[in-house]
Amino acid sequence: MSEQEIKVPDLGGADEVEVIEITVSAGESVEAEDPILTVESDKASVELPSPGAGKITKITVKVGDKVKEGDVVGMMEVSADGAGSEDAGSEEPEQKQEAPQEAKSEESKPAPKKASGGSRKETVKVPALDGFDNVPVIEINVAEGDTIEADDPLVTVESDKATMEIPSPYAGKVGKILVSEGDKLSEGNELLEMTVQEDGGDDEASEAPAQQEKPQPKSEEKSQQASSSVPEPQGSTYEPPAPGAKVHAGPAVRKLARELGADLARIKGSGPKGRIIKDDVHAYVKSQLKQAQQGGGVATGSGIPGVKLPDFSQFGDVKREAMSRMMFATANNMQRSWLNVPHVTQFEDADITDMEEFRKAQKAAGEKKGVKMTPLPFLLKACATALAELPQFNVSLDMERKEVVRKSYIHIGIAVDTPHGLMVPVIRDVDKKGLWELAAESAELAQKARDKQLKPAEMQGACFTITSLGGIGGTAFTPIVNTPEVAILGVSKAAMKPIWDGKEFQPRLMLPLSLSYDHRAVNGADAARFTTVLSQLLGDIRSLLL
Ligand code: CAO
Repeated sequence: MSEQEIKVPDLGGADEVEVIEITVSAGESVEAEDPILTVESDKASVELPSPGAGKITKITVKVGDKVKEGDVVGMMEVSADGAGSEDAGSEEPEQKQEAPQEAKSEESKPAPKKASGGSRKETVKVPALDGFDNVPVIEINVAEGDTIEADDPLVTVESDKATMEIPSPYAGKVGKILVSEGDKLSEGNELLEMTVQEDGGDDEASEAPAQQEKPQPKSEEKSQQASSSVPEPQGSTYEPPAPGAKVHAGPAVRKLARELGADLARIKGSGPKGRIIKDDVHAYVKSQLKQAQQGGGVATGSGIPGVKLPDFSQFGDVKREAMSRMMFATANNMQRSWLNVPHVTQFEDADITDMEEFRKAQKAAGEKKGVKMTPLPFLLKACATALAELPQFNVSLDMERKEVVRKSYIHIGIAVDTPHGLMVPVIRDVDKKGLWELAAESAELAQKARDKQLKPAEMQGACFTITSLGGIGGTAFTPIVNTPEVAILGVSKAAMKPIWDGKEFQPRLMLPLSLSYDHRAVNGADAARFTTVLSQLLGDIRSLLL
């Protein structure tokens, strides 16, 4: 045993860094490379590893202290066979893989480095990802040495809603690729290095790009990967991060959270500046387990036995094929909604005889405008009016925080049947738009959905969904609520029916409506009110103007 100082190693260019977590205490035995403490610069969190195996005798710094390369942070007794050596303390600190994720996103734009011969080096970073964070790389579209044009796709990332390509902001030659497939990317992460040709040597060319193109969802031709676009998965496919959350946690804490399957965004940090420490992760996991045991947590459907499959081949020939990503995501969303939401469906028939007469009278006008007026815009308008009248339908439930989220906007999703599966584009501010505008927008979004051209933002933010099978057939159905919305309107095929007017039966065109709702948020009386309002509005469309 010999006593040895534990020194701050080379910090990779950082000058002074702050101690943000001390991972060991005096008397503790450690192995070589075990983290002693975590320091943080304005760019990265780094764990300082133990220079050898042995016993910590003293830690001479505390959380909040500023240290620099060569400073002594503690002492340890190194075992004779330990890996400790005099210069071990100056080894490169272990910068775990996950650290750069956080670090890079906070990094400032690097100054372009000039290379010789009319070219310069650039480091390409991930642009804004339309609200997404931590999206995995599923494909790297370029190789080192490739010559590419500006806007050529560099990598493809995929969230649970969409596949996006990140385009190159420059024309030039691809240098070192800094990410691998499976890496999770957020805005600001470094992607790759490029040698960019200086064209004409004007200053503009040597500036960082004014604005890197936003990543585009992949078109069908470009990708065999089904871009997954399914009923609005907010809240049901992912848990919303805690309000205002930017996660602050060191690499060891991130690793622990990953191992335990804990979402750091949902954990309140008790360290300095709200930093999440290991104890916070343990406490969170413990509380979640306790809640689940007591049945007090958010229902997840866990504990329900899975469906056991027989050997189908004993009954005849079978062929197995992989589910597309979209099918898998849709299946998961449906199951999650079905298991989490106590569903009830309210039925109603709306008399649309007059509405249809009016709609058909618009045919010539529609041809002039190049827009087809179907029943859908009337349904959108009627639902927007009903949502405004009965705002308890325009909410989401946050069961974890025991809060009702009330929305003061009216965005409505429309379920679109496409060859690659169900997609739900969203029409924004339906209450502020006219019938023609809604007809044009719904047709355009439905076409984009069929062409797999919807952008992630075009599938987000719905308060309510309409799923119309009226063009196909059926008398009624029970749609599944598109969580975290609390209601969905199913529309079946209108049919002529004999309706008693008090004196005699009249032939009237009746539209079957099926309103499924989340019975936690909406009570039965309100559901009956909602369908009654809809039926009145559709029965006399003049009232849509009021
Ligand atoms: N009753 C009778 N006819 C109807 C109708 C109804 N409820 N709704 C539409 N129609 C008619 C239209 O008027 C049109 O007829 P004409 O050509 O004679 O005018 C025809 O059916 C086709 O309409 P459409 O489907 O092109 O247009 P739309 O605006 O009604 O619907 C859209 C658009 C995107 C909702 C639809 O194309 C679609 O994809 N529907 C399926 C949605 C789905 O799969 N939902 C299931 C989700 S749950 O698994």
